[in-house]
Amino acid sequence: MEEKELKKKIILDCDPGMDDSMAIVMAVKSPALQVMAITTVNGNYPVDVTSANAQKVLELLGRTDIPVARGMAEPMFRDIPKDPFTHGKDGQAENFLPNPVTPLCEKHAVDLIIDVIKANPGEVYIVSTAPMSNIAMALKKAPEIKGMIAGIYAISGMFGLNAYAFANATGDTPQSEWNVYVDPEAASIVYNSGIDLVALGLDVATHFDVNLTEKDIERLRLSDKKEAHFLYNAIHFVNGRGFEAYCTVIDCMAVAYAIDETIVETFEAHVGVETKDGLTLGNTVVDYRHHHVWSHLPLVKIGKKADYSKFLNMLMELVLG
Ligand SMILES: [Ca+2]
Repeated sequence: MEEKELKKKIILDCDPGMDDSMAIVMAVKSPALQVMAITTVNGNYPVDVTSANAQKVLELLGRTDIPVARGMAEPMFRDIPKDPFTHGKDGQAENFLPNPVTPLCEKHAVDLIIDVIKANPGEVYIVSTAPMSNIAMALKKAPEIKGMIAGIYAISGMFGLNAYAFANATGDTPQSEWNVYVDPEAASIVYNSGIDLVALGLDVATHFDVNLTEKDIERLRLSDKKEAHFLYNAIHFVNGRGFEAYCTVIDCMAVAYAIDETIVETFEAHVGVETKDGLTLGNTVVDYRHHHVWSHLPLVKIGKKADYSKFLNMLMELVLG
């Protein structure tokens, strides 16, 4: 009981997705975190699939005590866009885990977020690895929770800090990141909410140095842990489609940051989310200017540089441990 008190409480809002699945593995297995709930949303796949996939991972880990609540089936105001990147027929890199037998939480994800935050005011961080539809709806439905959320750690946006941010853009406009692109209005609500937001963009989450070594991959293959084989298979799945291993662990960076904030160096800047259709829909526009900065845009903590070897060590330790 006492040990639990020291753990950082999180809600993981996700859309599994192979990398969300690995983010769940890291969060659930980390002794530093207490996962209060997993909430699912439309994103990489429809919400029925992302919900079942979250349950499948918890069943694989033997942690069905953690509630999974199904959330928003579509973005707040927009149609569901088609993901240009595939996570395979099952949304989990074709690992084809067994269908879940545990029931979903009876509450809607938006209500579960509100209830967990209200029951633990000031203590719960939201780790967001998906479009922000659930979080934005929770803020609309119960604005009083704004001051009760300890912070949000999100895989969100791209900030032009290096070439990876642009070259690995995941949205369906040239410079957008998928989570923001899918529901830009939701992202805008969350960015403008006044809640402490750490946005880990593609600049750090899809950096080339995130790639696992051949030796790491061999350790996954030889492990007796199912979650290690899941990651091993996912790496082969993406490699077979011309993508690199980093694709399998993008969302893990937000969980790693929740576990140890020294993993990513951040800086504060004013950021706006583009919600108008066209070339830049879903872009996270940073005002880097020394003069005439648009200070009315919200201040966000942006991931600048990660300690990639520390990240990979943490990932491997949690997956294999
Ligand atoms: Ca995701």
